[in-house]
Amino acid sequence: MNANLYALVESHVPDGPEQPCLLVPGGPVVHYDELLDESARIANALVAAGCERGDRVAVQTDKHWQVLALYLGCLRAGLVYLPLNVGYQRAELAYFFDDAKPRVVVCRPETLGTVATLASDATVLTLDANGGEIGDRARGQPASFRTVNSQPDDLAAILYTSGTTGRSKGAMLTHRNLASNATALVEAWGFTCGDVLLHALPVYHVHGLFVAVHCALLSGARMLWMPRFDAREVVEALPAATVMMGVPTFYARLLAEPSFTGDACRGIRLFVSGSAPLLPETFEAFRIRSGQAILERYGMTETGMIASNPLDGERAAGTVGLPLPGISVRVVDDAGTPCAPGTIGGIEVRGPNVFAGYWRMPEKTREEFTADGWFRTGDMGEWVSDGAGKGYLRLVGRSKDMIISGGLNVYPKEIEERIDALPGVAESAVIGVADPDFGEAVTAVVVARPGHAIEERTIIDALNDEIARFKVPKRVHIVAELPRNAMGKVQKNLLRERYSA
Ligand code: MLC
Ligand code: AMP
Repeated sequence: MNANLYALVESHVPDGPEQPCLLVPGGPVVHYDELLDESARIANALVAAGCERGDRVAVQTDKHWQVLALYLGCLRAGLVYLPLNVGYQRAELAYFFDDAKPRVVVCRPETLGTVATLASDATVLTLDANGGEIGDRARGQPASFRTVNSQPDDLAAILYTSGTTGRSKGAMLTHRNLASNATALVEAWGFTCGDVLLHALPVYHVHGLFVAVHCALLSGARMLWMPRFDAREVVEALPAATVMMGVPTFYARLLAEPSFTGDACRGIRLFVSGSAPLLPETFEAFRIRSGQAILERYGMTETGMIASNPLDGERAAGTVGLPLPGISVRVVDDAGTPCAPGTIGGIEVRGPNVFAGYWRMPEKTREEFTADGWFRTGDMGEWVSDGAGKGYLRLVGRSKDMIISGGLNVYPKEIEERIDALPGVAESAVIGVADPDFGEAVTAVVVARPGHAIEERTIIDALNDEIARFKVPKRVHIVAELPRNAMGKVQKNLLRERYSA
C-alpha cells in the first residue's frame, strides 16, 4: 500500500468528484476534481523544474486556494513541503533557506526580489490570486501525475518551530505522522462529507494546514476558505458552516463582536479551540452567548494533535481532554516517574504522530527524547483528580521559556538578542503579559547603557524592520535594572507580576 498521504486524500474524494471543496467568499468555488487536477499539474511543473524526491519546497504566500494545490502537488511528487509564516522578514528567511536548502521557493510577487537574493540556489516562483508563475508553469502540464510511492517514514513536511536558544528547529514530519493524526481527528470529531468547515486560520502552521485541512479532505467535506480571521466576516459566514476551528483569540474576538449571536451559530455542530490556553471565562462566556461548549484540544508542531475533549461527553473547561486514540501521554516528575493524578509534572508523548526529529540537528533531537523513546513536550500538566473532567489532562504551564501570542509562539531569547544588539541597550528581558486579545502579549523590559537614553518607540521601530510583527513587543518598559536572584538569573516571574498589574 502506498503510504503517501496524498493517496489517502485521494481515497476519500467524495463520490462525484465535481463536489465543491473550497468555497472562497467573493471568489471561486473550487471543486475536488479541479483541486486535484491542479495539484497534478503543479507536481509535473515541480518535477520539470528539477525537483527530485526529498527536495524541499519552501512556501511563503498568501492564502490563495492554489497554495493547497501546491501542498498536495508536493506530496504527490514526494517533495518536502516547507511552509513559512508570511510575517517572516529577511533575516528569518535567510536562516530558513540556508538551513533547509530548498530546491524551489514559492513566494508572493511583492517579495520576489528579496527572496531571489536570499535563496540564490533555488528556483524562485511567485504564487498569487491568478496562480502566479507556478500557475503559469502548471498550465502547460498534464492534469495527471502518478503519485510517488512513499514509505511511512518518508518526509512529507518540515515546519520550523522557534527554539529556547533563539535558533529555529525544523520539525521533520512524515507521511505516517500526518496520516495517523488526520485519521484520528476525523474519527474523534465525527467529520463527514456533510460538513462545511469555516477555515480562517493561516495555512503555514500545523493548526490551519494539517488539523483543519486534513479533517476536511479526509472526509470529503467543504471548506469556507477565508483569507484571514476577521470577526465580522466570520460572523457573516458562520450560518453556512457546521464546524469552526480557531485559536483562543478567534473566540475572544467573536465575543467582542456585537453581531455575534446564538443565531449565527445555528448550523454549527462543533467549535474547536487549540494552540494556546482557552480561558475558562472565554469558554463560559461563549457557551452563554452561542449555546455551544467549545471543544478544546492540545497539540504541537512536533506531534500534531495529542489530546482532545470528547465530541460526545463532557467538555471540561480548562482541560484538554483525553489522549487521542493510538497516542500515549504520560505526566512524569523530574526522575521520569509517572505522577499520580493531581500532581504536576512534565508531559511526554509517544505514538505514530511523533515527528522524526529536527532537520540536521541530531543532538537536539536526542535531547528531546527520553531513553525509552518518549518525546518531551516541554509542557507541564496533571491528570485532573476529581470534579469536572476527572481523568482528563490539564495543562498548567511550560518548562520552556515561551510566550504564545494569538496562537503563535515567541521565544524570548530570540527577541532579547535582537534588543541587546540595538545601540544604547545594556540588557533586556522579554516576557509574556496577560492580554485579553492575544492571550499573552510580548513585553520587553530594557536597561540602557550608562549615558544613553533609549525610547520604547525606537526599539519597536527597529524590531519592526527586522522580525515578523507578531514577535515585536507590544510594550517596552525602560528600567534602571533587572531584578535578579542570588544566582544572578533574571527573575522573570517578578517582571510578569509587575507588568501584569
Ligand atoms: C498579528 N499580529 C500579532 C499577531 N498576529 N501580534 C501578536 N500576536 C499575534 N498572533 C500583529 C500584526 O502584524 C499587527 O502588527 C498587529 O499585531 C495587530 O494585528 P491584527 O490585525 O490584530 O492581527 P491579525 O492579522 O488579525 O492576526 C491576529 C490573529 C492571527 C490572531 C487572527 O495572529 C492568527 O490567525 N493567529 C493564528 C495563528 C495560528 O494559526 N497558530 C497555530 C500554530 S500551530 P502591526 O505592527 O503591523 O500593527 C500550533 C499547534 C497547535 O500552535 O496546537 O495548534
Ligand atoms: P507550536 O510549537 O507552535 O506547535 O505550539 C505548541 C505549543 O502550544 C504546545 O507545546 C503548548 O504549549 C501550546 N498549546 C497547544 N494547544 C494548547 C492548549 N489547548 N492549551 C494550552 N497550550 C496549548
